[in-house]
Amino acid sequence: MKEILSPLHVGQMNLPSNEAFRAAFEGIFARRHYANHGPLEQHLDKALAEHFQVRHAISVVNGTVALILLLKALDIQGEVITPAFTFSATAQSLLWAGLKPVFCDVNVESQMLTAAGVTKAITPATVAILGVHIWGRACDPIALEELAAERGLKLIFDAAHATSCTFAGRRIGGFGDAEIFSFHATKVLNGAEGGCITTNNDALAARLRVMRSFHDGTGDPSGLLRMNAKMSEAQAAMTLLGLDAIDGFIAENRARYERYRKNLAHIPGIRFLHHEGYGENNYQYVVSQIDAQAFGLTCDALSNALQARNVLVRRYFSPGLHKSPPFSEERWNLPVTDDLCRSLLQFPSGQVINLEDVDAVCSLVRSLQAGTL
Ligand code: T4K
Repeated sequence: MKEILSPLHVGQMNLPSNEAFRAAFEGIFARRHYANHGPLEQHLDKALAEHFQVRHAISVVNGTVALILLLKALDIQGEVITPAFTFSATAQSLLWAGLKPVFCDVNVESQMLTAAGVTKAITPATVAILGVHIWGRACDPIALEELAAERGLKLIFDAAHATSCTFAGRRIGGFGDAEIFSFHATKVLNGAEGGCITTNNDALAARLRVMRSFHDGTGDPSGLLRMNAKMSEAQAAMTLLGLDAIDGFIAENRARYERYRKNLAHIPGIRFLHHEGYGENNYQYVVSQIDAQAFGLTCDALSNALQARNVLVRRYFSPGLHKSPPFSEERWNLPVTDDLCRSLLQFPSGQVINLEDVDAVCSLVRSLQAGTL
C-alpha cells in the first residue's frame, strides 16, 4: 500500500490560472481603484445575478456578513427556526442580528429541515425560517415556500455550500425571500473570502445595497443602518476568475467523488452520500456515513486512524450547534442531528487532490476496515 507522505486536506482551494490572475490584478493596479464599488465589483454583481438566475446579487465580504446583513435588512424580531446541523455561522448570525435561533431536527435522509418538521416547531414568536442547503443539496424549498406563505413567515436560505447547484431545474439562489452564498477559500467558488445575497425582491435588494456600504453614491436619505460589508476589487477579481473556471472545478470534483464512491462501493459500513433527487450538485463535499457495527470501527476511530496517516478527514458538523456554546446553555432534543454528528466523515477533495491520492486513501480505508494495518 502506497504511503501518504504529505497531508491531504478537505476543502483546499480552487485557483484560477496564474496568467488570468496576473492579468486581473495588473488591471486593478493600473486603475488604482481598489475599493468602494470599483468596476470589478459592479461587474461581479451582474455576473453573479446571471449565474444564480436572479434579479439581484449583492456581493459582500463573506457569507457570515451576508447573513447578518440580510437578517437586519428584513427588519424582524423574534424566533427563527433553523437546523443545529450546520456551520456555526448560521446560528451565530441570528444572534448578531438580535434574533433567537430555535433548532429544529433534520430529516435522516436529506440531513436538512423539512416543511413537516418546521411546522411542529412554529410558535407565536416565530418570524422566519432559515434553511441550510447542506452539501449543496436543496433544503425542501418548494414546500418551505408554501409553508412560509401560509404562516406569514420570512423564508431565507443559507446556501453557503450551494454555488452552481440546482433544484427542479432552477439554480439555487432564487428560492424564498433571499439566499446567501459563501466564497470562502474552502468553497467551490473561492473569492479569497467573499459572499453574496441573492433575491428577486427589488425593494429588499435596494435596502441591501444601501446597507452594505457607506459609499453607495445614492445619498440615500432613509437613515437605514449601514456597515462596511462591500468587497474589495481584489476579492471581486478572484470571484470573477473563479466564476469563469467553475464548470471545470465541478467536473474535477465530480471525478474525485465518483472515484471514492466506486472504490469503496463494496466495503461494508461506509456509504457516500448521493445527490440523486436533489438537483445538480457541485461535488465540493465528499461526505461518507459510517455504520460502526458493519464497518467494524466507529467514525471517530476511523477518523483518528486516517488523520494519523496524513489523511485529514473532517467531522463537520460535530458535535452540532445545540451542543456547542453559546447554544448549549439550553437543552435541545435533536436525535437525528446527534446521529449525523456521530457518523459523518468528510474526505479530502479539491483541486490539489488527484485520482491517485483518492486511490491511496481508499486503499487505506480498505485496510483499516479489514484490520490488516
Ligand atoms: N454557512 C455555512 C453552512 C457554512 O458552511 C459557512 C462556512 C458559512 C455559513 C459562513 O461563510 P463564511 O463567512 O466563512 O464565508 C471552514 C470555513 O472557514 C468556513 O467558511 C466553512 N463554512 C466551513 C464549513 O469550513 P473550518 O473551521 O473547518 O476551517 P479550517 O481553517 O479548518 O479549514 C478547513 C480546511 O480547508 C483545512 O483543512 C485546509 C483547507 N483550507 C483552509 C483555508 C482557510 C485551505 O486549503 N486553504 C485555506 O485558506 O471552517
